[in-house]
Amino acid sequence: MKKIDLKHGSFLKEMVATTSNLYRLGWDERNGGNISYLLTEEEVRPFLDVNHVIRQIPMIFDASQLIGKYFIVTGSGKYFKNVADDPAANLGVVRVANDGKTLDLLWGLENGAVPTSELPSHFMSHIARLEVDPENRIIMHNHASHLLAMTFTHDLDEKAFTRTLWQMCTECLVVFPEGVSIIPWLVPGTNEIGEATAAKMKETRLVMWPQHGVYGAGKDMDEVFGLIETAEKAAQVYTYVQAQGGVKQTISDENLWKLADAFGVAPRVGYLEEK
Ligand code: 2HA
Ligand code: ZN
Repeated sequence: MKKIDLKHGSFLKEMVATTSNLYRLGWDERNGGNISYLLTEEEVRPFLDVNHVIRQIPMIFDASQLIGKYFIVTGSGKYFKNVADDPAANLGVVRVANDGKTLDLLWGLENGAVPTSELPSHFMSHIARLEVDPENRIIMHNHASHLLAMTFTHDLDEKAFTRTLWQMCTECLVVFPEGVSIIPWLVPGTNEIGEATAAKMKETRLVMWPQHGVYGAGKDMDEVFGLIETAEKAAQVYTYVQAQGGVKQTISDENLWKLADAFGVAPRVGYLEEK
């Protein structure tokens, strides 16, 4: 059966639009940032012969829980700036092979490119999120500027960090009622940082990497982008507030409870003073 050109695929268009947006926001300088997007075989089949493996790519960790699953991923060392001009050189469609330790390349990653160096953190996070949310499809990492800056100036206590973000914009509690997690500083690209990130992903869709950036998870591109965007906006407001001389008044816990009730969300237990 004749295949449709992948450039018409909605998941490819989403990857191009999102990487371009992220570049313009200044959160993905040079080769900073990476995205992995879980696809169904039905989504891939109109465009690609799933039996035609272009090459196999070894992985440094065991992804047995993802065997047979398809992803579109950003490439290692690739610049988000360049994705729109040449998607096939900068992105790839891969499937986790039956040994759980190899990827079948089905499209893209031209000229010997390989998936993002943060693949351990991405795949371990997908596994963790799927355990708590079977609809989760996207893991996104970027260097959101104000969130990153906050990891230098704010306490890295998860409750304190979350409360500050909740207080900076009324929307935040509604968008991420489970709060934000924080891992220790770790070397990027390693299994160790992948394991630490994934452990936190079981509880929150946002995980801070101090002095580096942020990880987000979601069911679709709008959810994950909106999540990071909302936290980043709160961090930006925090930056202005600090520059203006600090907090004089903020949203009380009583009002945060009213907000949670009005929007039907459950704030992370213990993060607000009891009613
Ligand atoms: O891919 O952002 O964390 C470049 C990075 C590594
Ligand atoms: Zn990074």
